[in-house]
Amino acid sequence: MTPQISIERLMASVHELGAIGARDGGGVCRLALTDADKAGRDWFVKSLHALNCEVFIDAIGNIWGIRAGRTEDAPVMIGSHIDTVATGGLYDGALGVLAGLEVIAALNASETETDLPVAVAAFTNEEGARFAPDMMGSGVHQGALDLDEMLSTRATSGDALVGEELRRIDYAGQDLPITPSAYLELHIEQGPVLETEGLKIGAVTGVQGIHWTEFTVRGQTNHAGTTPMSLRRDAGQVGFAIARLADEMAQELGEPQVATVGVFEVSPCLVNVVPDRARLTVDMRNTDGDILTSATDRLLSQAQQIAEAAECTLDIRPLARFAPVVFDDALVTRVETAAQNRQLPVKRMPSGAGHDAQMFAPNCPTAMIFVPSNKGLSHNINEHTDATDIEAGAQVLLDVVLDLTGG
Ligand code: HGY
Ligand code: MN
Ligand code: MN
Ligand code: MN
Repeated sequence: MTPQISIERLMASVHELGAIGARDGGGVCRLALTDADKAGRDWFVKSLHALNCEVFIDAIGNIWGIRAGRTEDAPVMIGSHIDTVATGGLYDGALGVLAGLEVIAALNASETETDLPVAVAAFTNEEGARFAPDMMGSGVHQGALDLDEMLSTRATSGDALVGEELRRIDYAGQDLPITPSAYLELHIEQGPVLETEGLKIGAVTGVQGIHWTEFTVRGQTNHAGTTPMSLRRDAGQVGFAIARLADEMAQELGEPQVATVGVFEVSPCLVNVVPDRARLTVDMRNTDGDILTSATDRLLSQAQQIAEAAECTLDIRPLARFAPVVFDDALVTRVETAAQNRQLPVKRMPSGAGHDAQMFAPNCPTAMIFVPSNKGLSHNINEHTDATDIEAGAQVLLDVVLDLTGG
């Protein structure tokens, strides 16, 4: 019997997991290592056991289950993440993990044996929203990030430490990381391309470079009415100038360069007090690593000059530095061919978002499958992908897995 994706079963799991961390007013909030994340993890482990997978948890809380194959060779791994940003939707990350569970369910239901084992994984803290950098769990799993350094990482706003939170939610495991024979990730595009061009599948060719930096400016509080502009040490104005500079650089460089000031705090945050402290983050990305690096270098040096001119001090903390990644061309072609064999309009395209897949690309053949995002929305409670598009993406995933595992 040929294994078949059951879209009913898959959509039921989307809504079941989506109910965990559901926000009043819609959307999902399962910030990494919070109780909602723990509840999602517990649900995932239970689902893996129900599918007769052997379950593994490593020292940074990555979870993976393995369905046995005829051989004991390295599995084909399907992975993504179940943590979300605070304004998350039902699909970012979760869809990739759930589609992996659905592939296993389809193999079990049809009693399909595969030569290679099949693994499904959920990686810790892919979003990086609470603890930077993003792709933290997969980065440690694949050797791109140092375990001890990540365990001692403090929340970008607050006092929680990764290692302590992992112990608190009881997901500090002992299992050793594995390098799969191939890594596949199904993910929503999170952008407008597929929908705008009337396409159904993205055969993702790689991930653009990502640089996150935190700037903390310190000046001097003073009276808003009596202090002449020339005598101020206004940390707020320095922060605004750095934010404006990042935006101007992105406009100047043009696409694909993007820049986002996602965090901007001033204190004491009072109407009549010159701020003595500003903290902001700048997320800059580009498919060209050299352009991205020179943009970051320029931003940091000009930020120092702006702070000095205002007699403020500036602390700069790199939060993420990931170079662009290219996926395995042969595996990308398998994705493209599987879509074409199903008459699904498909396009090879880079990813603007970071993904766990980028951590596997240096170590094993890696590729991603995109499905369309309605109105290109993501990191937004109205994130949506139609069930028919989800079914198409999951079927392409199953086809490639069968192709790779000899199922
Ligand atoms: O930031 C990103 O691109 C991903 O959502 N972590
Ligand atoms: Mn994601
Ligand atoms: Mn995301
Ligand atoms: Mn991802």
